[in-house]
Amino acid sequence: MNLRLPQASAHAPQTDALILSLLVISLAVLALVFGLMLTYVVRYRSGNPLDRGKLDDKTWRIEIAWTAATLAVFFGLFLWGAGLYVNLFQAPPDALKISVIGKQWMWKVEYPGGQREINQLHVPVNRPVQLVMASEDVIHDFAVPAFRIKHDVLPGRYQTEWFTATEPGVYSLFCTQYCGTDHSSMIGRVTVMSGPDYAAWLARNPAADDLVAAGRELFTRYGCSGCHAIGPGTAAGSTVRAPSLVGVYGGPVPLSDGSVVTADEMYIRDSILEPNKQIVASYEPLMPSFAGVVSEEDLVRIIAFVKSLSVAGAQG
Ligand code: HEC
Ligand SMILES: [Cu+2]
Repeated sequence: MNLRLPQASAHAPQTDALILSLLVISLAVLALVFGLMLTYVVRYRSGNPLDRGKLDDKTWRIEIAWTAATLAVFFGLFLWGAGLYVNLFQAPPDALKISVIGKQWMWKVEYPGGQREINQLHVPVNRPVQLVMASEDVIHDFAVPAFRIKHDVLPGRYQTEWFTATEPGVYSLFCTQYCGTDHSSMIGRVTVMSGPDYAAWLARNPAADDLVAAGRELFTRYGCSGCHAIGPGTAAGSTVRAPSLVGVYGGPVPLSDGSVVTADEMYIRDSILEPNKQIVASYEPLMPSFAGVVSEEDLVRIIAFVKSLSVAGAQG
């Protein structure tokens, strides 16, 4: 068994130096305190003929020096640790963003180019990578010990963590928040590759518009296409009058209450999960809610698809 964990990220040696210093300083304090205790216990044991005369001039200097020195040392350690901690939450702006979705009991990874993996993460070496994480059910925690990173992954909101891998290789990843029966199988591998290898790996995987293509398929599978037209005209055979989604994204939408909203990602997300919250003007509230039907992951794809309709609309 390898007791020494590899230091495979830029944060790893920094974190290790901090922990090691904390250990060494704590051991030094422990040795000093217990060393003095033992010395005096032995020296002043009962029966040892020693002068135990009165201590007449008590000095505060040692007390103050000792307390101040400890305070300075441990406060220094605190500042050092706090600096590192804050840095762990500030990804550089050029970081490569990869989406990670945790669910009982697997990690689903999605790359900007639309590539998808389960329990596998591929990253280039020496490049900052930011993980944008969400959970579909309970609290999970994404941890890569070799990178010295871990962060809780919560349902209903995005969490991030970042790292720069420094050594090509394969490392273990774990869910470190007990999340149910198969928590122990919620593990996987992180593969760190050189720049050219990474580019080749990306090229071997599905093309860039994959997210949109998957969204298009889901649009039919969930029955959206039965009501919504995605081309000119209305959806064929539909008995419900529904707005065409071409060109919706980014534009103003007049609502039945007289207000006008801008169709951003959040609006489209709400339209799918809570269709009765905002009704499009001159339409009936006939769209069923897809909350609990469409997963977080599929939502990302459907929204990507609806956004792409907007691009086509602008061009045509
Ligand atoms: C039973 C027919 C029906 C189905 C199925 C349906 N919708 Fe709708 N949808 C409507 C109607 C009617 C409206 C307009 C009234 C409203 O805002 O609720 C609407 C509104 C919308 C809007 C807002 C459009 C705008 O112009 O602002 C979006 C986005 C949307 N639907 C997406 C979807 C998606 C994605 C699906 C599939 C997951 C879907 N709809 C399934 C009938 C439907
Ligand atoms: Cu988990």
